[in-house]
Amino acid sequence: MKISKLGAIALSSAVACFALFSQAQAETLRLSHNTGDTTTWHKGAEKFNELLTAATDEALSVRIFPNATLSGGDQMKQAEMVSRGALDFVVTSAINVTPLVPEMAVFSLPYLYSNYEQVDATTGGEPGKQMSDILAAHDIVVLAWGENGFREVTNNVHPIKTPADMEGLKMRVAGPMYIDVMNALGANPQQMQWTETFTALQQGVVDGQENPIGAVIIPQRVYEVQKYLTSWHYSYDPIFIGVSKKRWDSFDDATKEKVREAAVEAMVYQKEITRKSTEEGIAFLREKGMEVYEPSADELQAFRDATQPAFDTWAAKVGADLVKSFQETVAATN
Ligand code: X2X
Repeated sequence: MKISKLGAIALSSAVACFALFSQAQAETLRLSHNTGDTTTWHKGAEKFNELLTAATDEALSVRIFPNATLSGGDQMKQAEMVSRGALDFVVTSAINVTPLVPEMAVFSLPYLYSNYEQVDATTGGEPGKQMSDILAAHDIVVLAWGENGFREVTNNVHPIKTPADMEGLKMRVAGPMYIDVMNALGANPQQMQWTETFTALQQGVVDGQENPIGAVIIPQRVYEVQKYLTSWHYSYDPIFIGVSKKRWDSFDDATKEKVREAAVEAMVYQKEITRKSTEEGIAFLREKGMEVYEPSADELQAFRDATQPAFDTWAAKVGADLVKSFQETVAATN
């Protein structure tokens, strides 16, 4: 009787230990992003999960929540939630972080970049490190930079060839800097969640929007509700995989390395598929019935001149030193 009681205690504590052990062994963390599950953001997040699960022998994995559902549909709120440890991981783009960290607007200053080489020189160089340090001060650890891309304008009213063509267009924008850019162009901007934009375009609540071709316009089928696209490359938007400092600090050094490596590799993949889809994208969009206008260098200069006031306003908000750091790296790259 005594022995079997002891045995039962031993057995039940062994079961409890095992349960605890396996719980510690397999932890599922939450990753939020604010686009649909067909985008290259989502594919990058899936790749991260795949690599992390494999690298940790399934001890760590992430569950991906698209469309900003974990922040109640608010795409700007994700950064703040990661910052206070209410979310583990986030995949989001720079512009969504600007309400919390205004310096993040530096990437998207109108016509800061002319090509991918310049982008890569900044995200892979000193400016990218400076931005990671700024985000770290907000308890967001940047693991790797990926790509939303150069944002192109679409609408349903007419082709956009000159700044004057923007006059009076009702434009959906994602964040505060783009309000100023659209105002500089004489358009009527309106800030709206991305998840509400497709319906707003469909119902004519707004005439147009702006987003990158490969990462968003194609996978989210914007061509079904928009007739005209102009590849004006007016603003670049990076994405990143970030983790809350709270979660990051809970990892030992070996785990940190695995998490970072998985993120870096996932974002290399994400950038690759985004650029490929963007490259093939204009032909695809024409096939789908969109009328695409590709401005000449002179025409681009007219948009650059017209958006200069918004550049200046936001360069001041970002801070002269940070803007200079980006501009110097851009100027040193062709
Ligand atoms: O909301 C947008 O336009 C999107 C998806 O590109 C961003 O998250 C900034």
